[in-house]
Amino acid sequence: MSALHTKLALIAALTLSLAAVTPAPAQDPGHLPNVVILATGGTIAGSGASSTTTIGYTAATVGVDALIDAVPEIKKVANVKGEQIFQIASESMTNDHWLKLAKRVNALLALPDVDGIVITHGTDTLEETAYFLDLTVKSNKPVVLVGAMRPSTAISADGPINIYNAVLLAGSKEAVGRGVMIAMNDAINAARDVTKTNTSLTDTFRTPELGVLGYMQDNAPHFYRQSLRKHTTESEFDVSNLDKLPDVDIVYGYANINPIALDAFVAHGDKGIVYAGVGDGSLGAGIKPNLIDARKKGVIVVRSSRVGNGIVARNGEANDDELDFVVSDTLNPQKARILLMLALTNTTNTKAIQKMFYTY
Ligand code: DAS
Repeated sequence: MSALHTKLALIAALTLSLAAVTPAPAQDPGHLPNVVILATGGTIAGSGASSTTTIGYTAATVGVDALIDAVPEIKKVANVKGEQIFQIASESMTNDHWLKLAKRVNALLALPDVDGIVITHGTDTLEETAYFLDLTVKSNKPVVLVGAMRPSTAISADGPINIYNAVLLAGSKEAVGRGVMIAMNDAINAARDVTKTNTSLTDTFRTPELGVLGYMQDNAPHFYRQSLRKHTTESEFDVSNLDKLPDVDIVYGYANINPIALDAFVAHGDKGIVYAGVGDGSLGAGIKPNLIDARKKGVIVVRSSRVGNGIVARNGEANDDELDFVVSDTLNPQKARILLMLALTNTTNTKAIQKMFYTY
């Protein structure tokens, strides 16, 4: 290569590298959206013994201010404030945590100077918290949940870029009115349909058949579809005066099932049971009589499926009309439990509850 070509190549390389480090132009803070980050814990706030520790780390150790400070670019796209509402690994999330979180989110979104909320969260129950909020947030302002699959101390931790994208999304006008969303791994998913599909990969959150809502790319959301089900401001559920949710538990279906767990839940006084049936919510001979008995004792029974995709059809694998059971439609068992708990705060009428499963 001639000396001139070498020089030109060097100038080109230097120009590209300068462009890469040139910070985005700082905007007038008065024109940036105001986003509150509520931190609850999880891997995104986790720390490991070394930069190569990606399992066996400790979740929920890094505080919200440190999470924000680790991504200075956030302050160029939004005015952010952080609140440490909990500091737990999300496998320990409870109904009480959900009620406190929903009340805090609604209080913040009622403030005129709050444009959106990001909730940093463990990934294990992130989809459940997201759906609970999808049904209980009383605002059309964006609420975005975000987590990470690698702790903050790991090489190529995914938390920082996930938080950056979540703040961008929560502060964007395009996100208004779309319900609660999850922004991770550059994808935008709906709270109702997203689920964790892999124990360790960074692209674990997927909506297997119905698909993503869109993508985060080049510092902006790009939407391609939206959920057709009701959420947030269209939801009939109000938790503002609730201090407890009804006991609803899930019974997992499998060959040679032992009904003892179901019987114990009923004896405990559960108000509802979600049966994660095999196939299309099928009821094997080992569990069907016990579910019928539970219904006779006033427990609301929802037939769901362990399969993870597809419709659990009413009067398909069981005569729901005759048994007075409810079907979960396409909600997975853990989300069907959430909708059933909220439904039971309003009614025990199975026709009304079935309508809710076709509405949300
Ligand atoms: N234990 C997991 C949790 O807190 C860690 C994570 O993936 O965030 O959900």
